Amino acid sequence: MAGDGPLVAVMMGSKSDWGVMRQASEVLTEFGVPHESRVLSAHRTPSATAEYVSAAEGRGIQVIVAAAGGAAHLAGVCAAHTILPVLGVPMESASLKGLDSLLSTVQMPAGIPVGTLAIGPAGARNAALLAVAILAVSRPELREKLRRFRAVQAEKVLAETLP
Ligand code: RP5
Repeated sequence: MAGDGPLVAVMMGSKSDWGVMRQASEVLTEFGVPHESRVLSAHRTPSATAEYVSAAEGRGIQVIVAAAGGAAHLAGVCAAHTILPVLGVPMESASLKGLDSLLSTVQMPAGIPVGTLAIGPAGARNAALLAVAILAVSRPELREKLRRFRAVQAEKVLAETLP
């Protein structure tokens, strides 16, 4: 995939989300998946968000990861503007520990789906892994990398020792 344009867009509502969402970017880099990361907000930059997502398919992007905290519902807004798969990552929030983010991301009314991952870092990493799995459907080399990733992960668990 070297030399290709971005296949995955990692979006987040605020730069304050980057500390967590950089983990999604790191996973995609580990798998060699071309991607780009952008701060775009459903409520602070609504027009720019709609324009970016509407143009994504035409630019060759195949999966969108959208992270937001509070009631910002970025992933749902993105999904409204594209038929690309949208993976939502609820950010942990100060007041409600991310329960607000989770509900505003996961509880989409029927018709416009958002695949919602766990709150915080686990969700960020899993969104990237799920994006890789989606891309792997038509890319045997990515399927092989995913198999190797799982095998290495299992080996690490089996090698654990306890005091
Ligand atoms: C959301 O509001 C962002 O996704 C972020 O998680 C949350 C707080 O944003 P900041 O006030 O830190 O910019 O839009």
